[in-house]
Amino acid sequence: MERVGHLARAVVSSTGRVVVGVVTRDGVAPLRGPETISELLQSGLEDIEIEMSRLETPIPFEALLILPPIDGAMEVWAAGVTYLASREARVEESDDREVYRRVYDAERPEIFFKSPPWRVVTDGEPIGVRGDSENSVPEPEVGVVLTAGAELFGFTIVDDVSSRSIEGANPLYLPQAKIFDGCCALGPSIAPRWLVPEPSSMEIRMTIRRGSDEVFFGESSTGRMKRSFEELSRYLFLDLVFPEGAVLATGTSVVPPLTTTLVPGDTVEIEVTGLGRLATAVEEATLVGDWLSKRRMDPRIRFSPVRRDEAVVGE
Ligand code: DO4
Ligand code: MG
Repeated sequence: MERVGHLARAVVSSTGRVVVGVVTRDGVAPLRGPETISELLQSGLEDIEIEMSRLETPIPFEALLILPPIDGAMEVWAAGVTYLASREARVEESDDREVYRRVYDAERPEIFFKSPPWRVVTDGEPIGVRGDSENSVPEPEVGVVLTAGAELFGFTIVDDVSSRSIEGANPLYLPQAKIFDGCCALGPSIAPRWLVPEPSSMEIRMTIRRGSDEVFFGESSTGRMKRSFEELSRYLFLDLVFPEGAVLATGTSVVPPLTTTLVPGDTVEIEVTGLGRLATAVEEATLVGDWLSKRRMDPRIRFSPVRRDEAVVGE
């Protein structure tokens, strides 16, 4: 299995116990030491590798629901315009073209806040589209997972779901274009760096489907990135502490044409070599938000929308 040796987070369906462990052929083997990813990321790389070898007996996959591999006081941040394809897409969607051209060439990269852990979704869960966005897209990216000491521990898939129309109207709307319910999906596990021999040539593929139609397919490689993972991570940690670690999405280079927008009912599948697969269904952001609020209380609650237009009023 492709993800053997990765770090994953899951909830035991029968008891509600949340475990953090290493993916094996049969299930997830909980760590004997740290009980959360944020606790593990407070250590240095050598100690993390030791903790990931001290394991309990695996819990079978059938007994578990996989959760997003992020918790505690971790944060998701994202870098932008790190690939030529992204720079060209922003120039196409915006009247304020110079800001994108300038940041692509500047020494300081664009970095923005994306999500706290509780808002993050993972494989098999929904992503959201804003009701006030005319053009919404998934952005498949490689995320670096950083320790509290700013060491690069590993990699995961990130979908930086975005509104191109809101950002295109004015770059100052960026937080609204980037942060809303269902805006951030992470892959189902974290590949430790010792399992990723060639981080600078990972293949990234994305397919958007509507019913049985493929409405978009695109692919790229981290080899096309203008900046290095280390450079982006260094900027993130400048005068900003992450006492329990962070995930930094490193930008997209797979951009659907402006004529393609996500609509509820679509599915998005992202694959990255060595990191696995992230498949999500598109829903209205408000429905995803209602579910995320409930899942904070019990991680076993699955997404099952009650659409507002289906609600029975005044019995
Ligand atoms: O400037 C907007 C953000 C671009 C972005 O998210 C990306 O390049 O991935
Ligand atoms: Mg992005």
